[in-house]
Amino acid sequence: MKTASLSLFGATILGLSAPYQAYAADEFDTKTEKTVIDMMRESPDSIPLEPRDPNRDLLNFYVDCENIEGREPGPINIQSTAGGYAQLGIPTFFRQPVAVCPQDLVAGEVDIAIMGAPIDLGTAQRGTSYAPGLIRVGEPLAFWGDFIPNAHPTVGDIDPMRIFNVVDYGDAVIDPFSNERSILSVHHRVTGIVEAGAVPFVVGGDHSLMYPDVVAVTDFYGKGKVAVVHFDAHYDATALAFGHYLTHGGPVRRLIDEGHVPGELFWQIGLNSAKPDGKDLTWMRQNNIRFRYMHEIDRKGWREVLTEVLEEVAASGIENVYISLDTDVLEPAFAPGMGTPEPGGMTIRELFPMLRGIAAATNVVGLEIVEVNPIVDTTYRSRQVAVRAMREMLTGMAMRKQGITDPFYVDPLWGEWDNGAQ
Ligand SMILES: [Mn+2]
Repeated sequence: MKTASLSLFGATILGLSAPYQAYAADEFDTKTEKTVIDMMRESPDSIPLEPRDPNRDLLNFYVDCENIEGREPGPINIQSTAGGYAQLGIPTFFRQPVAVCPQDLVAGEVDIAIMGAPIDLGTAQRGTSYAPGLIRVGEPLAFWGDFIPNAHPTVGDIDPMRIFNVVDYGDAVIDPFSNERSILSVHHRVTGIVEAGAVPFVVGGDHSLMYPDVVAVTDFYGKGKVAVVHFDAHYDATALAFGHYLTHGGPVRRLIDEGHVPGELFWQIGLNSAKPDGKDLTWMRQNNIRFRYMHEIDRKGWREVLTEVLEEVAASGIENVYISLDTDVLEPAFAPGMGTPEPGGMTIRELFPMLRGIAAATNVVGLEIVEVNPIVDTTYRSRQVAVRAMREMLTGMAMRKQGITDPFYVDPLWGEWDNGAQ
């Protein structure tokens, strides 16, 4: 096969090429022996794919990382200025440098690789595939680069972008016509991050991503060796949907049924929807899923719920934690651009400190933010909230790196005015 480079505009991308092959309609004979409809009668669950199409393999679309020519491996700063306000610069996650290949992650000693996974065929409400791109431009007020340091309004001068090596690891290649065909590609991309020694932070996309994301992490750390703290209005453990094992409503079921994460290592916070029903809840209790409905958070308050969850995680003996944030856990008044919004959800002032506290108090080995659907929000606030939620989790991880593991930590200087801090 001819190796074509991604040189549509006369420039290869960062000196690398992808083995995909471009061709025009008249270059490919697509006549089949049997008609497609006959093939579907024989195999009604799938529309057949052309076996001779070299571009059937999504992995061919990743740039070739085996033969890096023209540059040393490592993160690449693609900005033309040293820093600025958020509206300045080429959109990357938090304006961080770009990494293309696992070799870049290793060479750059990258701590956290943020990657997009723009899939939305796992949900009946399309649009979450636009979140990675729009989250990259979703933070209107923070500063980046060396321009002005960012402080956090509670924990003070802790800026995760200065404490960690954080990169934008681009997007997973997806087939926009098939969720089934995209999952392995996402798993491949996340696996590359984990094996390079970095923490993956996946920006979805819909929640079916949780399956390839978490499996990539448990493949590395071992089945039953990672606890999942899962913020969601929904329990996401539906057995099947029209025969589909994997939709945005079912990744938890797959992870538990297949033993990647046993039910007793699942903490679900913020449930608030018409499902689960009584039978589902019976199944959840039988599987020891630790769930917290919104009514429990209302009664106890977020501080007590967070304390309980952290005590339970510690008692499990599992050190490694994966955070799955489905932003529909939030009350849609704060973030209406969601895959499946549920009125009556959590407030931002409950969610943010819980995210930060969990990330500070546990060893986070993977994160995801899913179900943001910015194109159904006529304002920018859904993605603004999403970016801030990401920042809270990264801030918690940075606190821990600085030796601060108290989930309720307040920097004395940022504390109440009469607390004696000078
Ligand atoms: Mn979900």
